[in-house]
Amino acid sequence: MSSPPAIRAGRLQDRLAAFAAIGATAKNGVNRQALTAGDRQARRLLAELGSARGFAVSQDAAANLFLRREGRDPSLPPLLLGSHLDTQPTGGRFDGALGVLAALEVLEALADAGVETPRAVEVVAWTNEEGSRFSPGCFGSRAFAAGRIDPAWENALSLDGERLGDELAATLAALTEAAMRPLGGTIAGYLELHIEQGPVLEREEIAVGAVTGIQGTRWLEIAIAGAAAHAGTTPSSFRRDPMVAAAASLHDLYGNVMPRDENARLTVGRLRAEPGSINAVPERVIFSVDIRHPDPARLDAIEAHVRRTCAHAAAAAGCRSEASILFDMPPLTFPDAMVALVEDAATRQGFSVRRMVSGAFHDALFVARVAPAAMIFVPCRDGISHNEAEDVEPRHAAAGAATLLECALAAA
Ligand code: HGY
Ligand code: MN
Ligand code: MN
Repeated sequence: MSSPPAIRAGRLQDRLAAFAAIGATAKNGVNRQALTAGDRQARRLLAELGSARGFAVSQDAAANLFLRREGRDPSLPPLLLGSHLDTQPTGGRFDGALGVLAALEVLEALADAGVETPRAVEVVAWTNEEGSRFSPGCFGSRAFAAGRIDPAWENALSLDGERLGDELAATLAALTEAAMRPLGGTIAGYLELHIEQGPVLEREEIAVGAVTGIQGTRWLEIAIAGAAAHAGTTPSSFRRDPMVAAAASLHDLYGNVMPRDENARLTVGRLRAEPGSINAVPERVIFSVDIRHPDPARLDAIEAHVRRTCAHAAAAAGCRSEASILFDMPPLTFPDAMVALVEDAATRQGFSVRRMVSGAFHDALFVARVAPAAMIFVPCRDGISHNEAEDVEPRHAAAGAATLLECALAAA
């Protein structure tokens, strides 16, 4: 080994800029939703960058994309480093991409220094982490952990009427240079670098977060059915207006869930009226409810509150409410040895570090079901994410990548 492997901060910044250009929005954000042409373009660029360094490029049936750098013993299960390339519709330049590109930077640093690791190290870009275009999220990492794709997932429809299975097939076909590999398989461990997507590290001026766990997430869809009617001729007493029930429900939920429990999170991010005509009382109103909590019992209690509130408001408006669960991820705690791996690596690199829970879900949640996993957080400006203004200082991106490299050397 000539000189010890080192991250090249400039190369990482160039890569972040190149990927941010794929799906760039006018407000300096990124709209590169799962399994779109933009996602395929980003996957192709990642494959090209990996091929250029001699890393083997492969993909599995869930379109998870892998770059493999061989180690001394090919029979040993690989160490996996990665995150996701898909973004929110008004996403940022770092959510997901930082973790994938820092993982690539680690592989290149090992190659630059001629380091031979005992086992192979692989970069992975998981398919459809966000779950925004196709619900639910973490499609690729769930399929990897389960070793199968649930057919129900393939029938998910996007708001523009596309079917996930069809977009998946087109995405796989678009990357002809990637060898197909079986779904799942044994890995030695998984490391994911990600922006915190919250304000804590920046506020406390700490460079690295050693993530101890991920809070629980549950996505509900509430459909309230009433009776379509003429907007002009129908007096209130003759209406069975689902929008009245939806408005009463949201007023109650926003007034009683988060204000009464500082660890609770409740978000209605999507609401639509059918048929959606200006001058017709809607027949149905459908809305999403994203609830989060570190305590699974509280998650259940909040779900029960949501169901009860919507059913009561619907009945009061002469309507009917139905609730279905789109996504359900119980809270997870990472193995303490993996959290310590991150803490020790950051400390060896001279970075300040603190333990913390993730408010956002991540692919590591599912990969942790099949291998020891750890997450590394870095600060993002004002804790902003899922917003085009998302921003990360280059020194923080470099510190996160250096910590990832240090962890990989210790874990490989
Ligand atoms: O929604 C989440 O928690 C993740 O950032 N997609
Ligand atoms: Mn993410
Ligand atoms: Mn996200």
